[in-house]
Amino acid sequence: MTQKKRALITGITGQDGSYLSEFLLDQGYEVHGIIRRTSTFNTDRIDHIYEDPHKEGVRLFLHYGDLTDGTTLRRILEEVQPIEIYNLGAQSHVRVSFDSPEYTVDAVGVGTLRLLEAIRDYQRRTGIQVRFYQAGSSEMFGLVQAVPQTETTPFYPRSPYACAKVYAHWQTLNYRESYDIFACNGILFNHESPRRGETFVTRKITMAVARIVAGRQKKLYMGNLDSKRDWGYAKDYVKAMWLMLQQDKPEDYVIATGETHTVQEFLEQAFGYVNLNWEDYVEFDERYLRPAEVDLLIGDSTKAQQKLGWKPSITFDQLVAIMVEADLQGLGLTLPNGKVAKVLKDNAMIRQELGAL
Ligand code: NDP
Ligand code: GDR
Repeated sequence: MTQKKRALITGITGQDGSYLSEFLLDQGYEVHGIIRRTSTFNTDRIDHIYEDPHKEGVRLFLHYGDLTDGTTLRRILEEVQPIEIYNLGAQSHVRVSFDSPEYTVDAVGVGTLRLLEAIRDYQRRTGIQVRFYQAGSSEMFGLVQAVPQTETTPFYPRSPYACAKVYAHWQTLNYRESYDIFACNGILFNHESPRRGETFVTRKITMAVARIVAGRQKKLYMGNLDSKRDWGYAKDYVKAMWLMLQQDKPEDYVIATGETHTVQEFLEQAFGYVNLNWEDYVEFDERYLRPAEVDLLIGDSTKAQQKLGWKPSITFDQLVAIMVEADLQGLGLTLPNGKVAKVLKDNAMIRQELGAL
């Protein structure tokens, strides 16, 4: 019997969950997402694709659940009967994981185990072969062992978050080998977009740039500017997740651009985009330092390029431009002719033209 193309996503309200949902809907899937109950709505990133479930032909459905609640995960699996499961749910902020280590490990590490256990039983009971994607992270490489990092570079995690991701990585691999589950680990390097959470460094910077241009912010407080990251574009990266699950064999893949930049370079590029000098605005605040830092990430995605036919489509400069422009537009800083602030030479002129002051 052929199964309906039905996918289940944990973390559907996050950056990646929203892009992956769009991508899967475009591919003809029925998409089910797990959301957490919150006192205010947290579905901003998927509101544009959500439809009243009472309507005919709706293909996006949301279910309340949590990775810390195994009973509910099992029930949702039984109800939805997915053929693909993407485990993107996580307390995903590295700095915050030092403040809330127990919760982070519960959701990220044990949460993955709960899901794998649910899949193991579900698969055995129904005979439905599930394909499982685990959202692994370049943070697992941590303290530099070798660069560029590949699928075989040893892990040396440097935060509660990264330790939990390493645990989830090995559990995923073990369930693949022990129970014949089609389970893949993606080892994704940092990927960003206009939908990136506002407390991650790239979005924090691009939002500050827009707010400074609009005259709504004067200073930007930052932590370590020397760390180097391999930053890609989130839309490219969710496609790689799907590609992994379409192969004949389940394997693990590094997804990265192969280019690295310091946080300072991101600042230079983002402020430079609106002809500002970042040094005039940025100040140091030790609050944003981590007890242990990951200094250098640069990934080698040769395996994904060869086996999945995947490659990044957006360069570092383009990524910064996309994000700055989106945040400028978000504040209404768009010219009447539809052009964004980029075309203007002078910041004062931007403010004057846009009436932002
Ligand atoms: P986000 O932080 O944007 O989204 C995380 C999602 O997980 C949100 O939907 C959040 O829900 C949900 N979530 C948080 N805690 C729980 C929980 N206890 N149970 C169920 N769901 C929960 O992350 P991204 O979209 O950026 O990343 C997606 C995944 O990929 C994460 O696992 C992340 O760790 C991993 N990753 C991300 C990279 C990146 O550069 N973006 C790189 C490598 C890995 P809510 O909206 O309610 O908070
Ligand atoms: P990261 O992303 O820790 O790499 O994890 P983040 O953007 O938080 O930090 C990147 C680097 O910037 C430095 N930094 C600051 N970071 C933040 N958030 N705020 C600041 O003010 C600041 N100043 C300097 C950090 O020290 C760090 O070196 C992201 C998350 O999405 C993870 O979930 C994911 O697994 C990894 O990327 C790959």
